[in-house]
Amino acid sequence: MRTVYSEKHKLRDAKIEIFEGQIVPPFECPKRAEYILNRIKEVNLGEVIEPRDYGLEPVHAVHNKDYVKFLETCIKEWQDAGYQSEAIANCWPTRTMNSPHIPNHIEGKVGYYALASETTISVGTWEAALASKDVALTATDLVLEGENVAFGLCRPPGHHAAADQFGGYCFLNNAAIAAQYARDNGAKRVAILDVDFHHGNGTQHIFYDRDDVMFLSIHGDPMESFPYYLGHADETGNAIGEGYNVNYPLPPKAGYDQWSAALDDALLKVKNYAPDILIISLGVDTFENDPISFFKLTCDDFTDYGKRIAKANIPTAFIMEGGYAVEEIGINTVNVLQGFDRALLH
Ligand code: Q9C
Ligand code: ZN
Repeated sequence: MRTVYSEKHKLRDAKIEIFEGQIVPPFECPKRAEYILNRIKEVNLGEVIEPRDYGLEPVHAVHNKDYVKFLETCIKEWQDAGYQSEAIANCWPTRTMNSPHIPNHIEGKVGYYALASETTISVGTWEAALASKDVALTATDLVLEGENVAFGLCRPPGHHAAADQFGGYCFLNNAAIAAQYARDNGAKRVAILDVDFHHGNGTQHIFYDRDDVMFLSIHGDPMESFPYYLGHADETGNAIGEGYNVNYPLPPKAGYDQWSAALDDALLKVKNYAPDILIISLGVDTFENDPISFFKLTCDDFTDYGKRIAKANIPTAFIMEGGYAVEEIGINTVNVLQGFDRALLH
């Protein structure tokens, strides 16, 4: 299969993350994409191509205009306020502060648009996020144009980003932007299957009231894991969207038996929905040695589930999300893609 990749991901190179009460180097780092790209070349997965430029129209179809503007201007406003380091949230409109006013001051704005504090906005973050959504859109377009499958090597990731919130290493929701783009370009129904370790809260929220984009997610139980406040099994969609949101929260130490049973159930629901395109939010932080997650998948499990996804026999765009065991991220990601390709041959 073809891979879409842009060097511009390197512009997202933040220096700090808040983790377990400490300031650490970010887990979501440029090396991640380099390892994946190297592995793709090592095994000759297929051609690697540059993204096309889609501009902001497909972004505005998913994200609020004021939020997009905020992402674009945030770091300059932060620096203009005299702050030296990266923009980071330290206050929020919480349950008891529900005013509709968005502050003028950048400190208030960052808190308004942030859903978590671990993720900073650094110089270059906006440019990298723009390239990342172009990577997702180009991969999706290849599939809409008739390819069976394509891989968007997105970085930064997207699935935690909501219509007007960033966090969890995400700024623009690449998979959601791609899904909406598919809807606007001929696809009647789109399914998004999120196999990242973390719940795709942003994607769920964006499509929660809709029946034309089905969202399914297999993830660490939010009672025990980030993003904590969304991703429960009783979140099934709202109004016309009722029944089109499906969550599979799994407990700590869940292995492939449990995980693949959830996957099989999800793929059955996807088949019944009969979408024109399947978008996989592909995070490989389900790996047993991932430093921030608690599932127990092995390298071979990734190959196996790539095959299972292929057997659903739906045109598929893989969109890269998380995975933080950097040494193995290339092997695990490419195992999924090779598993998919091999099942297509048989
Ligand atoms: N104790 C993605 O995989 N912090 N984002 C987790 C764990 C945030 C993950 C803290 C993790 C965000 C795209
Ligand atoms: Zn994740």
